[in-house]
Amino acid sequence: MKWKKSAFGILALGASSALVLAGCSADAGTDSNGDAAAPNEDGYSIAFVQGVAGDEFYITMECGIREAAEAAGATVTVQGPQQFDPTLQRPIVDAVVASQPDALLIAPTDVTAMAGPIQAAADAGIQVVLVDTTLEDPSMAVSQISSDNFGGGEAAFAAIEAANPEGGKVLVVSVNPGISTTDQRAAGFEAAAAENPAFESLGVEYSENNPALAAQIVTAALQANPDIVGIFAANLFAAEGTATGVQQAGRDGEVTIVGFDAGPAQVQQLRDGVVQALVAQEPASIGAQGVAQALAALEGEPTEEIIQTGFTIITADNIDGEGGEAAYRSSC
Ligand code: T6T
Repeated sequence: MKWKKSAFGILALGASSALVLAGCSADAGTDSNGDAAAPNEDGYSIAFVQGVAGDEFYITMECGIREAAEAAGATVTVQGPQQFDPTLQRPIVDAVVASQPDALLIAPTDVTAMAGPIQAAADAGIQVVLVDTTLEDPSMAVSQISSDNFGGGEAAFAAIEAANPEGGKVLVVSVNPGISTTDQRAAGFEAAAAENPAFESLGVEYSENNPALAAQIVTAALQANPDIVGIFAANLFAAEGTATGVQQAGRDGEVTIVGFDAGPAQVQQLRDGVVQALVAQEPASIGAQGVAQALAALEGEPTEEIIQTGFTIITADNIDGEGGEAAYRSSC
């Protein structure tokens, strides 16, 4: 099933998560010391700051960024904190600002805590594009590009509802409060659940981007509420841990699990029948469109304030076709 929300914006770089990409990790460019509005002889310099390093969602986004930048003759640096944590992301942004790239593509780890350092980047003349997550006040950014996160949460509930037509208790395992994407996913799920009186939501629990904590949350929840029929895990690490927790409780196949994202381990859990559906985003497209927006801003061309990308629901029925193509990469 392919859910496509309207995708506006400059698509000159023709990004697709299905593109075959080359040379993604070995050729990081150097930062420019030149004027922010004019490329130096190496082209424009783009810094990408991930929400967290080693996350296949951001790795796949990096692939899209590198491919688009290479096509445009721009150089790219990529960095991310070891945890999804604004206290760790902030010094990375400060160092990036000091290195004076032409553009910053960033996934802020908190809607308020990252506002200061990102504003400092904009104040230094760096063109800022928010990719994936956003801020409470994103006015310093030339563009914000992300999935339809609220709609993805609604779709996750629809999948649990379809598998459990008689209703029952449902739980959301999210990351941390204050992350725009996962908060919106949880809100979309809760709003959809509230519309069907056959379902009772047990609310949202936070797993701090830690699969082991997500597993603990889920085993405890299943002990307290053995009649839970479905769990929505709002990102890759919450989903990996949720599946582990359901397995540890010996309830796999009985409790419907719908996870956001589509990392390789998640896809395996789906193939193993532990997870019933995955909401795959289009991270390579988000990254490539981020590059297009940054370059447009640098060239003085119009930019799109908000770009929304689609998602694919992966199930056992489409994993060997369209679903499999939407899965994320662990390297470029
Ligand atoms: O779900 C993605 C991303 O969209 C979210 O903002 C944070 O978590 C992920 O990176 C997956 O781990």
